[in-house]
Amino acid sequence: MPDPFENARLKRGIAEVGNQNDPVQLLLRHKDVRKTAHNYKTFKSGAKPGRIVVPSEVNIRETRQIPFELDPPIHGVYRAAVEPWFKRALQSEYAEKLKVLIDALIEESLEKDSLEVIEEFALVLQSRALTLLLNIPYEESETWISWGTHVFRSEETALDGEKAKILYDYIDVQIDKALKNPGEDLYSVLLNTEVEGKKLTREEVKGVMVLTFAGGRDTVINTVTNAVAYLAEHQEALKRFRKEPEIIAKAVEEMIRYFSPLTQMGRVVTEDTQVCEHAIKANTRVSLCWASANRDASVFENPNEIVLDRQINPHVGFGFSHHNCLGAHHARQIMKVLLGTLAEKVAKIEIFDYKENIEDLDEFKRKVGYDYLKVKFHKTID
Ligand code: EMZ
Repeated sequence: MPDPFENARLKRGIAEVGNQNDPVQLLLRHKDVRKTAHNYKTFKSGAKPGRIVVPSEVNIRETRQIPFELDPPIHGVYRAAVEPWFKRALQSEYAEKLKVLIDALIEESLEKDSLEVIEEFALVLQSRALTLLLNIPYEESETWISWGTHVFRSEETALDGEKAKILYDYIDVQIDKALKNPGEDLYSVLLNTEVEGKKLTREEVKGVMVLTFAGGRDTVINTVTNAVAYLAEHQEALKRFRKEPEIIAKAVEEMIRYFSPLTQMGRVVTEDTQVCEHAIKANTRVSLCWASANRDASVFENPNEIVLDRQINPHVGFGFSHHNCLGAHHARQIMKVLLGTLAEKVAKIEIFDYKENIEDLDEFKRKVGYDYLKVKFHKTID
């Protein structure tokens, strides 16, 4: 996966892209990205809902995503309230349940002569795994699978308000159900969560739920699909994971660095300022370009190569500082179990056909994954 930002990163460190009359200055260097992520006073997340996302979502939603679109100190209070739930992904029972689910999906896939990885594998895996994160019945994944890969995006338009409405209406119905019949699921838990002595409002619960659904969807789907494509092209990696399972955790970090499933995340500038000697005006947008920072050669040796056991890997693929990814534990667990199980059951992956998915950011065209990827999984002989 090529790095479209290299030249601009080396020459200027910053680049402007237009977006719905609200242009964004992309910060491209690892150092600037990390520094800016820390400085929440000058570079805020608590702007108009949707504005820190690139492309902007201000025209398709009003709900503030929580804790993502808040700033410290209140951000930390909400984050602390929801974080223990997301850390369940670290428990061994959680990993065991994921293993059962991934085993079954790989077994199913091995029986197919041709497998379209996005629709039949990555989307299915993401949706089934999400039932664990939400702690709801497995069957619910069928509904999410039927939505297709994009929640706020569709094939035709980058931002699809109609599609977003499906998710919003769905979440409303689920919140009503949990209000009537509280259980052990995330909706019920959130409806009972207190922040500063007050229960979360319905709108706040919705804000956490939308983030849980949207933030981990195309990102996880692309990571899974890119990993399958990589393993198809590097058969020796499967063999290596079989022999040295202890490197899998490192390989997961390295894939997150290299694939950078979320290209960037914006901030709104609160005062006239400067980043790497470029003036930035108040009330404009900058973005922390994780994908560029993750290929910064001043930090990563051989940045354009996947080094499966890379020793020092300060990547920002899950973001950085206060806002680092809440779903990262879940995502890492999925990827660890996936790589381990593929190594166990699959000898090689053959690619038949593919179409790359290229994100269009004006002068930068970035491969983020595939529109489709047709493969065959071949069994290991034991
Ligand atoms: C927002 C974002 C969060 C946004 C960590 O990223 O993910 C995007 O895919 C969504 O469109 O609304 O949730």
